[in-house]
Amino acid sequence: MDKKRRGYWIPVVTGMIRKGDEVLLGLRPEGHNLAGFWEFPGGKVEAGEEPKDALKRELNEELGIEAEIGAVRLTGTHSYGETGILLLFFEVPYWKGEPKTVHHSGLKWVKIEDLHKENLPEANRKMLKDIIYVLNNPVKSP
Ligand code: DGT
Repeated sequence: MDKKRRGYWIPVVTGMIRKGDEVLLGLRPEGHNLAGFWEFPGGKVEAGEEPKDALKRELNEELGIEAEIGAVRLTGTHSYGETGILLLFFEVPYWKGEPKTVHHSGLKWVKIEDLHKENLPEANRKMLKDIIYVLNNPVKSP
């Protein structure tokens, strides 16, 4: 394997924020790649940052909430040609505050059974069965 390819996979952390049988999605804003797609709130892990800390920061910056980050429930990869993302899906068992559209163009609570109808990034769509399974089976402890 070519060592120069190290660093290709960018870690991206996302939160599974549930309310009953619904999950929170955010509309990626204009000016960002994948604008118009509905994502699980989160973003890239910065250099030297712990993934859980990165998600706590992103959820605070993007939604204005103070979240407790639980266990990683799912991982996936997706290649965008020049780079690839390593997606980590975390439980978000508790949070303080009501999510606000600080960063996204919109937020919505979607029934887990209706997720397939949403305009999701291909990175998520291709693992949607696993995402739905995990959403339907929350765990409380890390
Ligand atoms: P920045 O500072 O503009 O690079 O943005 P960050 O750090 O807020 O990160 P972001 O959200 O632009 O990067 C996440 C990448 O992962 C982006 O290429 C979209 C992709 N992605 C695919 N599925 C998801 C998802 O469910 N949630 C998030 N947040 N990103 C996803």
